[in-house]
Amino acid sequence: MAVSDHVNLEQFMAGVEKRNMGQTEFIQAVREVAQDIFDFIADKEEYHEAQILRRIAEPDRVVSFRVCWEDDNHNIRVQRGWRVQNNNAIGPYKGGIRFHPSVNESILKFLAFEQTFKNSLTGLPMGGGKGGSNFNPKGKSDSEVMRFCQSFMTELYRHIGPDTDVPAGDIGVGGREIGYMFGQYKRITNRWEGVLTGKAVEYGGSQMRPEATGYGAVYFLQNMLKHQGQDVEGRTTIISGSGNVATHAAEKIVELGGKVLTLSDSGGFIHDPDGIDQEKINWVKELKTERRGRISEYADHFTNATFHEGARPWRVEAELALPCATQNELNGDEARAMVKNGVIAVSEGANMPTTLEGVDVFHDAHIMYAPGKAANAGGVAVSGLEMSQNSERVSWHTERLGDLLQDIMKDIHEKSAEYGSDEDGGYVNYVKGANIAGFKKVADAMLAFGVV
Ligand code: NDP
Ligand code: 2IT
Repeated sequence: MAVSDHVNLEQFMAGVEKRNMGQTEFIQAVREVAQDIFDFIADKEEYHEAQILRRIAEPDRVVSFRVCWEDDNHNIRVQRGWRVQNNNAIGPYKGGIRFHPSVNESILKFLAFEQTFKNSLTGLPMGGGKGGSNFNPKGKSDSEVMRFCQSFMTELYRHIGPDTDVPAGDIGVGGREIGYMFGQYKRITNRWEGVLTGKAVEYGGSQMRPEATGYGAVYFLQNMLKHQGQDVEGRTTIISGSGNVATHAAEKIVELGGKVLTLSDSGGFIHDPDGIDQEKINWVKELKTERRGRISEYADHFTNATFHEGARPWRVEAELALPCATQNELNGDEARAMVKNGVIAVSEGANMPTTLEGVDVFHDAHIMYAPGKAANAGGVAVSGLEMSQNSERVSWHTERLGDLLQDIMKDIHEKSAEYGSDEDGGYVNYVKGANIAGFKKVADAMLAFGVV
């Protein structure tokens, strides 16, 4: 086929929209990647001929199932569960499980698609997948969560395996849920194997895994700043979320001498002008993982802090920003407010937290902007190292894992900067860089397999 016969970006996207009717998050994620890949492959006939992008944007399979469980009042409850196996060209499917009432097929397809590029960027042999359920863990007792996790795994186990598909945590799935699911997998199969990551260290988990996503997002930020001769020390920072990623990102910012002003949850955000130091971060971790309370309680406990109900932290003046809650939590207006307030760099701990309009605002203003698929890859990278340790049947020391995490984030920064730099080497478009670097490895593997 001659190059001029190829569909253009808009024709390609029209097809994606038609085939995935109403799946707005998935369509958004594909567009963000496709606009860069179309430029990159314009003169690369082999990728066109093999329809590589079209194939990556069509999950290998989507498994959907019923999850039935009994609540503490003996009511029978029915939830929906999914596993989206997007692409396993470079390794077994790998990606988290999300439990949240908003979970649907579109959200999991977008996450599995993004995961494919992210996992490729880590340099480790992992394909892309994602799963989850519309189960709402909020307000549920430990035994309800256990029964749900067991029921979820009773179906999921047949679709996963240490060389097939290796799930991990995401929103609403942390150490407690991984424990219940791993226990059920082991019970059903009678096999102890590294089928999940994010396990506790007592039963095959890796040191540094809980910290890895948040720390990694700050390492990426540090690398971007360094690229421009700057650093984190002394800089004010706004962070959204108050879960695993947000609290560990805050911890690393504080360790590097930055000042964290905000955290949030779905109820609103807290602003602490005194700075959220390590002691306060420990209090938030305990609030969220033990007492399972709301971030509003922070403002009752720490005197100078204020709680802003139903609001997001993006209008608080700061130099650095780390969105660490969820997708589309930072829109165009908020991005404009941040630019006006003098933000210099944004590093995404969450997956696709900035809308397409918000991303354009950051690019137009030449703000250093790291998309989630590059900035939050530290989590899945240490998951990959957890798989290696499980296969070797050894446990590596914290120091070694910490060094590896830093090296991997530095490498992802370098790759993204290489493919994302403009002609004169000035502004780096990290979205473009991450998309191309992530795509290339997967695409070349797919070419090697022929038409499959
Ligand atoms: P947690 O469940 O630990 O925390 C999620 C946080 O985000 C909570 O503060 C939660 O508030 C908030 N949140 C969730 N949904 C919404 C919403 N719809 N609106 C506003 N706030 C919301 O999850 P993680 O910290 O693990 O995940 C956070 C983000 O990071 C997600 O985008 C996830 O995909 C991404 N990520 C996670 C990785 C990991 O290793 N865990 C790896 C890479 C990316 P509330 O308690 O009120 O729900
Ligand atoms: O979005 C993500 O990268 C994760 N939730 C972590 C995936 C993993 O397999 O560790």
